Amino acid sequence: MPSVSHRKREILFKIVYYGPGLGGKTTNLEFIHAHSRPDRRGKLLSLNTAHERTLFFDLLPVDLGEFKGYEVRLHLCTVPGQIAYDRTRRLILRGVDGVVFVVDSQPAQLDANVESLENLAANLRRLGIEPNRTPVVVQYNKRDLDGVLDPVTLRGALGIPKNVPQLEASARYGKGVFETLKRIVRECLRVVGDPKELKEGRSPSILPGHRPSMYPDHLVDRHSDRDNDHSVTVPRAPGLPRTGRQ
Ligand SMILES: Nc1nc2c(ncn2[C@@H]2O[C@H](COP(=O)(O)OP(=O)(O)OP(=O)(O)O)[C@@H](O)[C@H]2O)c(=O)[nH]1
Ligand SMILES: [Mg+2]
Repeated sequence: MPSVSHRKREILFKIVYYGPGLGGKTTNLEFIHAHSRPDRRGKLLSLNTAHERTLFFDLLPVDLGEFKGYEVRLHLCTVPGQIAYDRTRRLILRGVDGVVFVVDSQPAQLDANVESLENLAANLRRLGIEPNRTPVVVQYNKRDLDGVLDPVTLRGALGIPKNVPQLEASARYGKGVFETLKRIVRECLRVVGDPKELKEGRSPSILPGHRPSMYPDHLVDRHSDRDNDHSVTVPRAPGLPRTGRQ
């Protein structure tokens, strides 16, 4: 749900990096933090265990610049990927505008990716959010490692439809990190259209039309999928405001 203040001429998006434990969510945020202009970023706030696993969340505020006369601000958050922290994940997902699903491309992590994707759908549903109408970008991470599964195999195994934006990344080396961020912001802005038309305060981030489901059938609203009109034309994504990247 973008939060809009017409007085301040400001739109705030909450973007959540989701995915299996050790997939690279925190690494994405660390790279964005390290390569954003200090005057356009807030503090990277992390609550980690001694072993640097995310215990609660990471939060990074970023100012992007102007979009149609409104300042675009982001709250980038990650969830703890470890299975045990499901309640925390749900808490962090509340009011989400866009999801970056970080896939660990290593073959041994395939089941963990599938499980996390199912967990994302289930948690969105529990919060009353329709997963297939929530802006999402899939990032195939750890491309630098030997023996990783190729993106086509991953896409097939995870059941990601072609029209969901998908990018390759090596977050540890910063490859694909800003590209992923730009893409999810673009997806979020599609929902906005003209910021002047948005109501003051929070409003839900719901994509126009439906896309083919990227989640298991029993976890999404099949009835609304049946009504799916694939001929719906989604308005062209507006130009992206400049990022804070130096
Ligand atoms: N080789 C390689 N390692 C990566 C990459 N991205 C992350 N890593 C490493 O993977 C490990 C886990 O990364 P994190 O960013 O902490 O993973 P996370 O998804 O936040 O994990 P949780 O907080 O436990 O959910 C770290 O040692 C990272 O350096 C990558 O693209 N390539
Ligand atoms: Mg983490």
